[in-house]
Amino acid sequence: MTKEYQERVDALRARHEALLTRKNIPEEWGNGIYTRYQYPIVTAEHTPLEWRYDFSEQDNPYLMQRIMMNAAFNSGAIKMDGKYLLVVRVEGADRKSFFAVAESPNGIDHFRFWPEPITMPESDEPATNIYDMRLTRHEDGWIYGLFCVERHDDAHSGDLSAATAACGIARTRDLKTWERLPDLKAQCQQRNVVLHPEFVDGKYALYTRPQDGFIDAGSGGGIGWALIDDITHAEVREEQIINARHYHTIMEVKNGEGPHPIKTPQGWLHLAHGVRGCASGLRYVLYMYMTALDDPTRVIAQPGGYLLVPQGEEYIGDVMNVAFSNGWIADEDSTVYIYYASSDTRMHVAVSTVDRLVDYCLHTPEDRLTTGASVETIKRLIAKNRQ
Ligand code: M1P
Repeated sequence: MTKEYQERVDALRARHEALLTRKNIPEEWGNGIYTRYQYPIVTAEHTPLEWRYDFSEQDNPYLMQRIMMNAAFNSGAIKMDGKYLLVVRVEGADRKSFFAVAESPNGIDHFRFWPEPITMPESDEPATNIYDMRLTRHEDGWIYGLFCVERHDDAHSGDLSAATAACGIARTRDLKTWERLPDLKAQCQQRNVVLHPEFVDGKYALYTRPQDGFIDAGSGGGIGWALIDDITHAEVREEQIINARHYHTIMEVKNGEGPHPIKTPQGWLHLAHGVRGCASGLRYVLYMYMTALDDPTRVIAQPGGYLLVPQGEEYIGDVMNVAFSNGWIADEDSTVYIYYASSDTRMHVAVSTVDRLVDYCLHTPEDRLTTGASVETIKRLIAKNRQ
């Protein structure tokens, strides 16, 4: 290798290392519910240089990126052996998403990808694209990854953008070797399917999101719930809607469960996304709700409005105005790391605690669905503050 080429490689590596080891900085003024951080935690630029560059001077004299990465977003999360691990949805310049693990010692910075992406075995019907993994350490001892499997909709062969969404299921012990199980069988298309961590009535339990088409949640109604007899041949036989959508709310158009809920003494804490339409397109925000410990289908708290929306440059990206989460980690000390993606482009973290999130859920006024009711709610607070 020539001296000049070596110097360019060294400069590239130094720049990459500086990004990977950059300390994240908490934002000083927040909303009291969580703390946001100044820098994204994982971006396309965090992917290893070996995935993108051919470092042979002979074969790549211009030191070009031979494979470009477009985005690193919608990540599942889990803590394992003291490390904070994200199963990141990495998207190449060719628009194909794949899964890759990024590891951090503290959950807020120093995220570094494992050397190779995950090779996810195919099910009987190979997929065109896979994305948005929800990780669940289930009480059966396995770690499950449920994700969206996208295929061309051959019923509309003339339309190259026609697609179908199904739920892929795989399990692992170490996030390295994965056993692929058959895709979830359902009456309709499904995205944002999440495995509940415990058996319910001796069965596996899924949060579902029935949808009329690939994009359109339509008559699906909201976040569903289904009990599954056999996870190795999972089939939705009956589905009930447990978190419904409403007119003129943050989830008028669609909603979907985020990561699996966190168990607390007061109930199950849920994180989800809600979607509404506006003149500039769809707006995706995060919201929370709580369900009863003895019945995860019974909503016991539904704070009104959103928990978190894109802020500043988070608005900008491949799909603008999107906050999306499919991963969070509740630590041993009750710190909660909420991992969210902005605008289908990059990953961020917001940090809270179990107590704060429970307090938020139990004491934030509900959305009572009209302007009149909202004004009454505000005036009640003003009156209380005058006492
Ligand atoms: O582009 C925003 C999000 O759109 C989809 O979510 P939903 O099914 O709720 O509309 C998903 O494709 C998700 O990956 C994406 O972030």
